[in-house]
Formats: sequence, C-alpha cells, structure tokens
Amino acid sequence: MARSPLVALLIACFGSPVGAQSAPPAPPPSTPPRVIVVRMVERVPYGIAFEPARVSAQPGDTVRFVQAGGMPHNVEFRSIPAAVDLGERRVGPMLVSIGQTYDIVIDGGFLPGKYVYVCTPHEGFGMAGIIYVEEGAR
Ligand SMILES: [Cu+2]
Repeated sequence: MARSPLVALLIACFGSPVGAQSAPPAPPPSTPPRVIVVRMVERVPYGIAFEPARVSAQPGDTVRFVQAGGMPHNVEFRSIPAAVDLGERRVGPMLVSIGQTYDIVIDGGFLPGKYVYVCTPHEGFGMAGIIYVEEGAR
C-alpha cells in the first residue's frame, strides 16, 4: 500500500534521524617541542659534570648541551636501548669554547628508554648523565 503524500513530504523535509552526525572527537592535548638545556660545568670541589645530570625528553624535543667550562667536553652514549642505532650521533663533537652548543634532536631514532652518556675525556671523573626518552604524545 502506497504511503500518503503527507508522509512522503515529511520525510523529504526532515530526513531520517538515523544518519545524524556526531561531533568529531577532540584532538589529543599536545605541548610544543621543548629545548632542554644541559650545561657542562666545572666546579670546585665537586668537579666537572653535566647539569642537570638527568633529564626527560619526549619525541620532538631538543637536548642542548652548552659548554660552560674551560676544558673540552663532549657527549658519548654508553648505554642505550638495544633496538636503537644512533649511528654517528653516538659520539658528539668536542666543545672547546664557552657558549658553544651541541643539539641532539629526539627524533624517531630515539626509541623510548634510558640513554646513559659520558664525556669521553672526563668519564673517569664521573662526568656522566642520563636522558630518559618518554613515549611521545606528539
Ligand atoms: Cu668533559
């Protein structure tokens, strides 16, 4: 049996409620990439060190080492997650003048985990640090 012209008109005007659109989900919260500064310092009586010695970073962040002493310092990774190959970034250049910087961008090559590094010439003096790479929300 054919439906009445009135019902057909109502459907044409208001459509079916079944296909109603729901609001899109809100985007996940995100923070802009950070620059995390680690200074290479020489102090009496505690000697030479990375300061702070432990930092946490997320993908997209930059860890910036800043030469703040008078002796040459660098960054050499000693212990990193097994699946990671840092290639030539495993040993960074020697920084020789105050204010000189060395940036490590935490890109896709840095899987989450613990990265222990030293200063090659001062490892024996305890000049070492750790970067904890966290799961990224970015
Ligand atoms: Cu050093």
